[in-house]
Amino acid sequence: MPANLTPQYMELEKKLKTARMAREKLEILEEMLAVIPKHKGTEKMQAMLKTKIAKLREAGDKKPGAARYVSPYLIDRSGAGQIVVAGLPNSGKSSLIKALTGANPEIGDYPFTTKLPAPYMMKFENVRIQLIDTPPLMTDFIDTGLAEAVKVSDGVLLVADLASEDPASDLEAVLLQFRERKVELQGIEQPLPEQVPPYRKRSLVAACKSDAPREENLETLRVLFGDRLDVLAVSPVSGQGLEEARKCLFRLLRVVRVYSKAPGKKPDLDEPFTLRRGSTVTDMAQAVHKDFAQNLKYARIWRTDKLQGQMANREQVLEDGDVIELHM
Ligand SMILES: Nc1nc2c(ncn2[C@@H]2O[C@H](COP(=O)(O)OP(=O)(O)OP(=O)(O)O)[C@@H](O)[C@H]2O)c(=O)[nH]1
Ligand SMILES: [Mg+2]
Repeated sequence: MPANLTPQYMELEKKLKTARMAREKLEILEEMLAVIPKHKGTEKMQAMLKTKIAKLREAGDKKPGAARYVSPYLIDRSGAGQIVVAGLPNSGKSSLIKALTGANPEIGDYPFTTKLPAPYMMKFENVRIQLIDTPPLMTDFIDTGLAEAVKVSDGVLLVADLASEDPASDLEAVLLQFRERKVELQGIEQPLPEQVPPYRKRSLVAACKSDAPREENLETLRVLFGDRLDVLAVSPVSGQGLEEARKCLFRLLRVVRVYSKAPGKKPDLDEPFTLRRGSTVTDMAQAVHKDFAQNLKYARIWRTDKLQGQMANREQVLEDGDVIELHM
């Protein structure tokens, strides 16, 4: 099965079979959804997990007297990856999303402007990345839904406010809020350990309002957090850092873009398949169509000037920019 399931996932699957209580099942399923490799080959499994989770939650909510509740944070993923944008009130989350996506989330010069999470699409080169705008968390409070959304996301865009009095203490408090929900945020280049919990997520710290910073705030953030997090100065107002932010978020996702090509035709370079780094020809075949994965006879591969249509075996690991011709 080309889903590349990890031993950790298999372990959870086993645990699920012996779980008896709905609550316990729900927790295991949520953990499975958090750790399942996110690529085309597992999309159906992800959808199945989400359905099971939704059903269990619904059943739990049907207790007499309890109002039915579906978390607004459960947003279907789309594009090459899902990134949750989080931060304190008024830090500039929605402004940054507006600048990165061209969409129009509500923005206000007062706290708690954003009342509900909402998805937006950011384009980076030829891929689309989903950004989830969220209501603010606080230095002493984080919504369970937000923490859960981060657990099943591909990463976090953490917005810090350079115009605030003490963004370093703010950031420390925000990290602590996540930690208390078993979520650890780490730099975009650091490898993710397989063990959960804690749920480790790659995170870019956008030090926002760089056009109107308080003296030394940026430097302090870099000195205090630079060893474990990537801190990037951005400003939706001046435009500083926006292109770099898009680039970092793409890097954070750890995907490669692979193009499918029909024999005798040119590949469509506007429509890459985005696969997890380390994916193989088999994963690509699965992403194109499950029949390809089952009946693949051989594949040919083009890679800049290094490979020019050579035969590739099923286990060949793909690189960003590869062009693949699949033969059944
Ligand atoms: N000077 C300056 N102001 C900014 C910048 N980005 C955002 N702002 C202002 O900061 C205020 C808050 O912006 P929002 O984008 O609504 O902040 P938010 O984090 O989404 O706020 P909540 O939804 O309340 O959590 C608004 O008045 C924005 O105009 C920036 O780069 N520079
Ligand atoms: Mg907002």
